[in-house]
Amino acid sequence: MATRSRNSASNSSATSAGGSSKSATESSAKEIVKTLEHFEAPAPAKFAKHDEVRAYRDMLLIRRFEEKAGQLYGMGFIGGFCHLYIGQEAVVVGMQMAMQEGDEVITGYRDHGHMLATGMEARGVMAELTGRRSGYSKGKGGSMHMFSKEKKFFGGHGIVGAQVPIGTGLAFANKYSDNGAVSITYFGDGAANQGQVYESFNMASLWKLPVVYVIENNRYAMGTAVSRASAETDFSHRGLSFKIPGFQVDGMDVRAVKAAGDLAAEHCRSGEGPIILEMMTYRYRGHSMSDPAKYRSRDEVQKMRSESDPIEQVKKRLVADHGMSEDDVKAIDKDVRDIVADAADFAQNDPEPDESELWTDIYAEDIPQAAE
Ligand SMILES: Cc1ncc(C[n+]2csc(CCOP(=O)(O)OP(=O)(O)O)c2C)c(N)n1
Ligand SMILES: [Mg+2]
Repeated sequence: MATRSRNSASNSSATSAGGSSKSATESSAKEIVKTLEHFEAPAPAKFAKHDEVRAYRDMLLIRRFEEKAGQLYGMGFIGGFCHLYIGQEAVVVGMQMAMQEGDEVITGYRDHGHMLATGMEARGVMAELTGRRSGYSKGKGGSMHMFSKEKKFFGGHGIVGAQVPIGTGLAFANKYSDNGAVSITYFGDGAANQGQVYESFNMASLWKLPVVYVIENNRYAMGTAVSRASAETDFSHRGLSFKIPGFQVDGMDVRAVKAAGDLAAEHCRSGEGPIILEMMTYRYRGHSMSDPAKYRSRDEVQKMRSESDPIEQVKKRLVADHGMSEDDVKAIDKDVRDIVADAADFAQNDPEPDESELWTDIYAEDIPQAAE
């Protein structure tokens, strides 16, 4: 069961009387670690049949969408960078199931799954990938730069780690306006080594901002394995210096993610400040569409797919524990395929943006005309 201390780590004895400053620091550090040790991953959430169906459908939509995006990329309909989320679906879907109306999401460039999970339309996301005018950024942003004010999705950021200070700022705004909303700020194991992440941690903890930092540890940053790039490979401990608690979560089990998300959101909403969830996950495809992924073996990928696939886990439970027949499951599969086929069709036939759009959505109001 989940256990956590309700005592703020910031109440520890950094200023305790007596002793040298060295021993005060040591005792402070020990107390922080002791407090943080009370945070451990809760047991996976208990899912009723409708939860399992929702999780299955939402994860499958992401999987099928990404497979189609990969195909369209191969056919030349999508240009530029394109990072697929296949394998990591349980992370966003489980977190979304733990969120409330008004909560916000921000992430990096591997963002299609996050957008679909927030309820953004498959048509609009796919049309953005193909650079068409009905895309979420009117066809001008592409895979890495999409937003939805309505769904509270704040992008879509191509600069590694750049979303972390912005997500922290969202949390600042929520606290300032006392609206009870939480900012879910996603970033990768590679991004976790960025300096701006720690500046954000410091401010978030100091001001007790309601932000859940979700570190998606998919074991690689481009072609670099975590063990080759990170001095501390347990990312859930990365907040220790800032008194931010955290724990590791089985990011391939949507029920484990949901339980962790519930705990983290409650922590934030009760005014205790930020928390880190390290999601242990895996991407099946290369870093981007142009990565042949030679830095890992086929066996490694195959093992994850066959033993830990997040969608297969739910599918098995739907049949074994919830009395669904293979045909019932296939009916969901068909619905999902239809949504994706429709989105792909739409995204290939929607017109490209008008040339005049080159001059909209930019900062400068008066564009100097080129000299005659
Ligand atoms: C500031 C910056 N440095 C380097 C890059 C190039 N780059 C793009 S993705 C990436 C790896 C990030 O890996 P991780 O945070 O683990 O996320 P993942 O791709 O695994 O989801 C790098 C180095 C960049 N986009 N921005
Ligand atoms: Mg990574």
